[in-house]
Amino acid sequence: MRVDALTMRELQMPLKHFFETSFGRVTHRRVLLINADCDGVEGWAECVAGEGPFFSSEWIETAWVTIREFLAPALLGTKLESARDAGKLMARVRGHNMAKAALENSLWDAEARQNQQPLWMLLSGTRSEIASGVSIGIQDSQEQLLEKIETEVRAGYQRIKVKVKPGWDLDVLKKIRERWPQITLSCDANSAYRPSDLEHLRRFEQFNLLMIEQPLWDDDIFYHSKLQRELKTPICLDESIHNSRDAEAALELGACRIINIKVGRVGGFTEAIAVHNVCQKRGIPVWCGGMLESGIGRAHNVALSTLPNFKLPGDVSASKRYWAEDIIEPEIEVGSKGTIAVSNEAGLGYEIKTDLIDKLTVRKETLRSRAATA
Ligand code: OSB
Ligand code: MG
Repeated sequence: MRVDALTMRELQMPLKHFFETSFGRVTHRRVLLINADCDGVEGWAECVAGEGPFFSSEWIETAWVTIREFLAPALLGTKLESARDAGKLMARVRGHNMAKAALENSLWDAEARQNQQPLWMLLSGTRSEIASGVSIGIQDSQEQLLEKIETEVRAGYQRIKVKVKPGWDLDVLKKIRERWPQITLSCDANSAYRPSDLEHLRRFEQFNLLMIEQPLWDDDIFYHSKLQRELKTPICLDESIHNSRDAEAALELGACRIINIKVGRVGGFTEAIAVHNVCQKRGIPVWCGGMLESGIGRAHNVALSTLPNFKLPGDVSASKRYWAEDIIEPEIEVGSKGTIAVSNEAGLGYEIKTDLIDKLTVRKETLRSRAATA
């Protein structure tokens, strides 16, 4: 397929409720969408970079500029055998995985549409439904958190994950376990602790957590391996894993027993599949992480989660948890058993609400190959 044009758009989307992690609170998402035109067939994807350089050094402004100046020019006008090969063309640019993923994934969607095939099949997925969990942010009060958990447990979600940080951890987990001794529960620290917190982290063990996600520095593997040796609770790495080599290193060192795969963090579906395969070979289960995506990123996450080693419920939950109105139709829904049915429509599997997207768009720029413009 030939990459004829790439359109970037920024949408301003208010969250229904703020989302707070150990690194801060967001109330609105600045959603960066890519729309690719390949031989007259379009493909859509979302750049999951945040509003500031807090989850990772990438954020929406670096993604926008890096796509415009370097990544889109590397793709435009080229003829690709498959979207699988897009990463090689962008490899000269170091880092900027979320920007790269948005471009690559738009080509995967276009390729699936060209084949008139669901994206999940193109990715070699094997499931017709995926297991869904929720991630619940830090709240203004413990009562508010318990109320939110009550809602999600009733909705049928298969795993509840809560955000933790020093001062919002042991007491909160204790209250949750007192009220729900049996639920599958995990926590995510987003790098809020240090190796010197070992004795404090040992006290998490009493709560029978499925995992502790990313307790230490975002760029660390080694100290997580020391910590994992001291804890019975599995560590799950999120921020630390940028590619399949990181996954190999983490597993070789024993730094975690579970890996969270975010397609944006690893630079696109090709690398996400590589991380999945490394883990599968070593018997390490993975799950699909979320970045407060709109329906487009969410649909891509559903497709990725159909791969066989996605053995744990992901942070892929219903559209209505985040948005008053999502930009895809139908919206992503979760059944009473906590599963999402996978669409059999071509491409990412949902209608794109272009009118709503136009209404939410605050800036837009179309990039074409020099040859096409000349
Ligand atoms: O660490 O998993 C994370 C949201 C923004 C940034 C980082 C993370 C998260 C979540 C939300 O936990 C998951 C979701 O999209 O529901
Ligand atoms: Mg995380």
